[in-house]
Amino acid sequence: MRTQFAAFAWSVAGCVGFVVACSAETTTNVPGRSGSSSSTTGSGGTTGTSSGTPSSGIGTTGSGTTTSGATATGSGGSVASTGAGGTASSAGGTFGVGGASTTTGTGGGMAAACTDATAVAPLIDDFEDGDHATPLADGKQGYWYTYNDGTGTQMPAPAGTSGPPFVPAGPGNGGSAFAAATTGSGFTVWGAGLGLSLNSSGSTVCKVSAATFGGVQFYVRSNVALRVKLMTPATTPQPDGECLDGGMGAECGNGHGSAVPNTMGMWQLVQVPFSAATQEEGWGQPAGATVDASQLLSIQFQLASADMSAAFDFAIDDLAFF
Ligand SMILES: [Ca+2]
Ligand SMILES: [Ca+2]
Repeated sequence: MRTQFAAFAWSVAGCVGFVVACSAETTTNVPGRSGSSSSTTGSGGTTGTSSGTPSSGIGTTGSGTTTSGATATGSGGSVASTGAGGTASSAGGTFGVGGASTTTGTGGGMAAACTDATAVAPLIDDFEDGDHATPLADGKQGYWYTYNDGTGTQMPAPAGTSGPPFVPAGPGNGGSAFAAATTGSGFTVWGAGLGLSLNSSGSTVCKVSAATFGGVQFYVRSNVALRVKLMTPATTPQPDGECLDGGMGAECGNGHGSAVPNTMGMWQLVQVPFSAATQEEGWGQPAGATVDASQLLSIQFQLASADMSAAFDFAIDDLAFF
């Protein structure tokens, strides 16, 4: 049964909002990002509260000071989410400029909307900063996460409601220090994967246009076959996307993409031209012959159907538009 659902995460912590068949979105409490290297002590804001509706978190932005004397805004922390159905939202503050911003862990975060962006720089992430966020560029920032169908084991585990954000691991491609890596086994419904939102803030996910580029490329090291999916509103469930699950044969989540080969544990470059990114046949809502590269929401690397239940060990590095 192809109830594979678009694993879509929209949060700082990599909230995995697609649990099996989209029927149970996970409420996520999003840890804030810490500021970069600390030289002075800043203080976090207050812990926010969520009334149970998305983006209703109320918190204050943490603050810190820099060694250069300029005031820097620290990154906020998580918004506590209580109540059924509540979705934590945390945008956090912005990093300080001109000095080391400092925050302490649990400042509150205001929900803040992202805005649609246009990709200018080719590089999406090489992981060398060692964190789960993609670099700030082109006015956008995204976040990495793991996701699965809930039946097996995966490391790092999806952040869920309280877990830590995804952390890159080493070594990476070409002698680099870090890549996004995940291992696991025992999945029986549709498997597991690794993905990133391209442009999100708190629980808000916005689009990125990469229409001026020809496609997506990355290095992959894997012991199983994978599939890369370029998710757009047409294939992403509401509220982040526009897809409404239509049941058997009309599911959301069949993102345009391409098969990724088992590289037998070696790093290998894969290029996916947008013109060659197509949906899988036999399931899911049709969403156009090829991907609409002007409306990208996320990119996902998922176990191929044939290897859904395999013991897997794969990593992605140097993800970029080309
Ligand atoms: Ca990063
Ligand atoms: Ca790397």
